[in-house]
Amino acid sequence: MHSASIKLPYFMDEVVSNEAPSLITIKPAKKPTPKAKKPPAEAAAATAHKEGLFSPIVFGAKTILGEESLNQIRGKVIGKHSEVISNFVNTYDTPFGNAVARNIFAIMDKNRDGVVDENELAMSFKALGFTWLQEKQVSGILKRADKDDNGLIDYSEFMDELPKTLRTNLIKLAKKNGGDLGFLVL
Ligand SMILES: [Ca+2]
Ligand SMILES: [Ca+2]
Repeated sequence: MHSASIKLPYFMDEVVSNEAPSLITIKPAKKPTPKAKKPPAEAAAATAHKEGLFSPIVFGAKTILGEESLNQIRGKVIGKHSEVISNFVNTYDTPFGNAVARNIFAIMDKNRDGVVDENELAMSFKALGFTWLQEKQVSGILKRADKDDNGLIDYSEFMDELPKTLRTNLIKLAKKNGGDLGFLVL
């Protein structure tokens, strides 16, 4: 029977091969190689990394903000590194802006008790050069931020309210100092 079945093939082959194709076609069904679609994902990641554009700026901001003195920030606002602040102004609601705001909070909290009181707030605004903010306005800002009404701005209250305030006043500061606004995207 074996020999017979071996001989038959010649004829059967065609039958088999007629059926086989469909099987074969299914088998090889080469896994769709959508690997070509990975690059886009990587490209997107690369694009995200491009915000590493900010990396040097973050570094710069850290350097500046680490300097303990808000006077220096003011100097930089007006000076060469205004782009650091303009980036904060434009990105205050992004991780970058938040990182800057966190540093600002740490600097404002002079006695390091984890909250900013009205005096610390007033001194900070003064140091930043927000000379137009009178006592009344400072306490208004504090009240607006002080959601739990304890007279102090804690970190989360600060992050909810102060970046906006800083943004507004930094823009005002920039305008005041020569309309050097090319770098501000409003
Ligand atoms: Ca404090
Ligand atoms: Ca509070």
